[in-house]
Amino acid sequence: MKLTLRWFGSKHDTVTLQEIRQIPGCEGVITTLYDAKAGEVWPKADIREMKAEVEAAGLKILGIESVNIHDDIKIGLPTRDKYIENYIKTLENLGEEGIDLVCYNFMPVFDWTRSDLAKQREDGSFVLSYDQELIDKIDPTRMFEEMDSNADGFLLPGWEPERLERVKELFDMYRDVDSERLFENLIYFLKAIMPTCQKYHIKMAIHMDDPAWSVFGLPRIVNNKANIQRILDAVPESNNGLTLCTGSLGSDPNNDIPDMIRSFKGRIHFAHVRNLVHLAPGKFDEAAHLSCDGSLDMYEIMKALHDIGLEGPLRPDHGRMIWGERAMPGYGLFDRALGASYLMGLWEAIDKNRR
Ligand SMILES: [Mn+2]
Repeated sequence: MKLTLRWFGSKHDTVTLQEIRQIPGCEGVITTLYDAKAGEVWPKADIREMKAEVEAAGLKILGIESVNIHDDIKIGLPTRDKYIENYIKTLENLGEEGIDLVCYNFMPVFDWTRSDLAKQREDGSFVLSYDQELIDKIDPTRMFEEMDSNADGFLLPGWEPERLERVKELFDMYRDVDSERLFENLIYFLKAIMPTCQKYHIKMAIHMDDPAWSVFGLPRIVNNKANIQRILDAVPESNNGLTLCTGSLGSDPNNDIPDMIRSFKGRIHFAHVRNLVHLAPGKFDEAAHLSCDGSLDMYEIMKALHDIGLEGPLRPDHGRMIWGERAMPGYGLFDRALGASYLMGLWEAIDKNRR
C-alpha cells in the first residue's frame, strides 16, 4: 500500500505539494490535468510538466484521477470510436511517462451528487451530506446551480461547468440508456482499450457510483457486489480493475465492504477510504475517518485491504472542513491529513500484528 493524497494542481488546489509532502508516510499524489476536457487527447508536454512539478516537490504521481470518459462513449453513439481513439492516445502518452494507474467513472450526466456541501455538525465542523428527500425536490437540470452555489466559490471535481451547461440536452441524450445499455457501452470501451493497457501495464480503476443507487432515474452499474463482479468477469484482464471507494459503496448499508474487498482480490488497484454516518435509508452525512465517528468499521476495512495485499495507492477521501480552513468541499488539508495518519496507524498495527 502506498499512501497518497488527491491534488488538483497548483492552479486549482488550496493545498500545496509542500504541505502534502509533510504528511507522514505520504509517497505521492493522485492528480489530473484539470483543464483537459473529456474526449481530448492529453498532450505529452502537459503530462511531463505536471510530472516535473510533482517530482520537484519530492513526490511522485502514483495515479490519475480522472481521465474522464466522453458522454458519446457512455451513450454508445457512433462517434464514440473517435473518442475511444483519443482516450487510447492519452493512455499511450501517460504510459510513456511511466504513469500506470487511471481512475475513471462511468456515471451518466452527473458525477457524485450531494444535497449539501457544507452541513454543520455538532462539533462545528462542516461535511458533505446526502438526503434523497431533498434531492427529489430539486429539478435535475438545475442541479449544477444548486451544487455550485453551495461550493464556497471553489470548483467541484467532476462537475465541469461547460458540460453542465448542456444538462437538459444530456438528459435527453441518455433517454434510451438503461443499465443494460450502459453496461454494454462500458464493456465496449474496456475491450477497445485493453491492448493499450496491457502494452503499457496501465491499470484501469473504475470508481464506484456515488451514491450507490439511481439518482434522477439515471442508471447505476458500479454499485454492489454482483454488478461489479459482472464488469470484472466481462473483461477478465487484470488491467480492468477497481477504485474501491468505501464512502460510495458505504452509502448503501447493504454493501458488506470487507467482504467485497476480499472477493475482488487482485482487481483493486486503488483505494479511497473514508467514513460516513447512515441517518436513514437514502440519507447520510460524511464523517471523520475514525470508526467511531461514522457507520463504517475502518479497522475491518483496512484489515481486508491488508489481507488482499493491496499494492497500489490508497488515499484518505473527503475530509470534514475544520479549524476554519476554506477549500474545495471535501478536499481541505487538515482533516484529510488526520485521516491519513489514522489510516497509516491502523495499517502499521495490522501489519505488525500479522508478522
Ligand atoms: Mn471516492
